[in-house]
Amino acid sequence: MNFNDELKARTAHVNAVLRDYLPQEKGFQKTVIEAVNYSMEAGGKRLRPMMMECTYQMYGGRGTVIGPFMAAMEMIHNSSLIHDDLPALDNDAMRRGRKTTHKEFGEPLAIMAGDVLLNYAYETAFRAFDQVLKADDPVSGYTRVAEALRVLAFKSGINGMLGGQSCDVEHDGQALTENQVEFINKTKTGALIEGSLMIGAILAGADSDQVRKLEEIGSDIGLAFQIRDDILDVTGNEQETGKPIGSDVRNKKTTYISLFGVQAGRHKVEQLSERALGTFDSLNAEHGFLRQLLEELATRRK
Ligand code: GRG
Repeated sequence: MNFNDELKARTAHVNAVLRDYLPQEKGFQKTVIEAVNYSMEAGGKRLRPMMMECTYQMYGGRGTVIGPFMAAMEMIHNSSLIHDDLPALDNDAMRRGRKTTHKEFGEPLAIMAGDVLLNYAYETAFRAFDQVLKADDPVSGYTRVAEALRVLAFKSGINGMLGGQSCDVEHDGQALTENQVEFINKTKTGALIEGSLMIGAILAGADSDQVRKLEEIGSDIGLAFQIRDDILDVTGNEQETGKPIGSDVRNKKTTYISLFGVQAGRHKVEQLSERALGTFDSLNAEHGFLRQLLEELATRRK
């Protein structure tokens, strides 16, 4: 199968896994659940769960324990997008080619939907314990799930996505140094990518050295991914990205591109991507699709 066909098949598979874990729209709280599912079902590239499943397979993982973590990671990512689009933050009206959650459901419910989704992510990830109980070796299964939960929480929290985003919004409209911009990019965007690559490997039983290398790859790819996002915010096409161009200028954001320009940004993305692929090749495991996916992200158009 060529790369594009495999990408399509894997995206469809991730969507099917996610559907199994979405909350049911019922009860007095039905509307907020509809808002949650509106965001979760809006499409998106599904890169984080896809990468997670790839590292799981790369280290021989064959079970179903990965499913709750794939769903949880995409839920955390989506909760961050719902909040990121709010009027108090980026104030964006469109995402993934359709109205943002607050435009569709109103601001109070969108705030709640982001919170609900962040919490539901952990409710979902905990369901992995039910899966390992059925397995042959529940003790090592439990240990791996516990470690994966630790990574999920850490990479989402104050030392990861939430910490980076907090620093970002605090400095909106202010000049930042390259180090500050790099911290923000590595945490608000890189941390969930690091976590995704690590969790797949942890659940499959990879050793700590392999997991540490995957974290390094995630850090480089995450930084490159955010710089590419910032390039697309200047040079992208709204039809392809599904969101308005020029959000960073409108919000007076200091980005790698506002500091150094698009050309330097492209160069930096290439350097990071090459280093990540070098680290990938030093792992004693192979995954042709994941390697190509990491390579493609450097030139993505959406
Ligand atoms: C959830 C309580 C709570 C707070 C959220 C707003 C926030 C804190 C974090 C924002 C983090 C953020 C939006 C980082 C940008 C990451 C990024 C480049 C997102 C776009 O990712 P893609 O391109 O999107 O993978 P798709 O639509 O394909 O899923």
